[in-house]
Amino acid sequence: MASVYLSLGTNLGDKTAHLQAAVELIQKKIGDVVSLSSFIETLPWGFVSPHSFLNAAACVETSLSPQEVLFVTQDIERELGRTHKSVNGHYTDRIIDIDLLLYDQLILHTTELELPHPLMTERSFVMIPLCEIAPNVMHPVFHRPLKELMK
Ligand code: PH2
Ligand code: MG
Ligand code: MG
Repeated sequence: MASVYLSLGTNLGDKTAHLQAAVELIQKKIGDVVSLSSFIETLPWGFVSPHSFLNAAACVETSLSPQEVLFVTQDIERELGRTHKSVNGHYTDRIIDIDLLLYDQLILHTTELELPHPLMTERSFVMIPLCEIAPNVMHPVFHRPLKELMK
């Protein structure tokens, strides 16, 4: 079993319902959701939009590989109605986005997936909910607990 930390975000429609639906599907298809942060309202980061976000972080115990987790999260995004992905950092409004942040202490660089998530420590919309559930988890690259990496 591995512990995988996920970031969840939505800025369209009934945001609370989208996050709840995503958590239910994660529990069904990826594994036990052993911790879930509160849902926090955040301003769009990296793009301009009138729609604020609701963000959360979750820890899931899974027997899936990182690639399988990625595949299933993309499947869940489609199931919840996400139609297109951000390309080259050009972000757009979305019904749901599920990103892999950490998979145990694994460091991985492939074209589909980078672990830990390369931008996670730059983003307070990721770090605030993540530190709520995992303040003492070590960052596998920076070798410091997450609570010390909040900007
Ligand atoms: N996700 C992004 C880009 N910008 N801003 C906020 N506040 N929340 C997000 O989840 C978010 C973002 C890329 O996926
Ligand atoms: Mg994202
Ligand atoms: Mg994403």
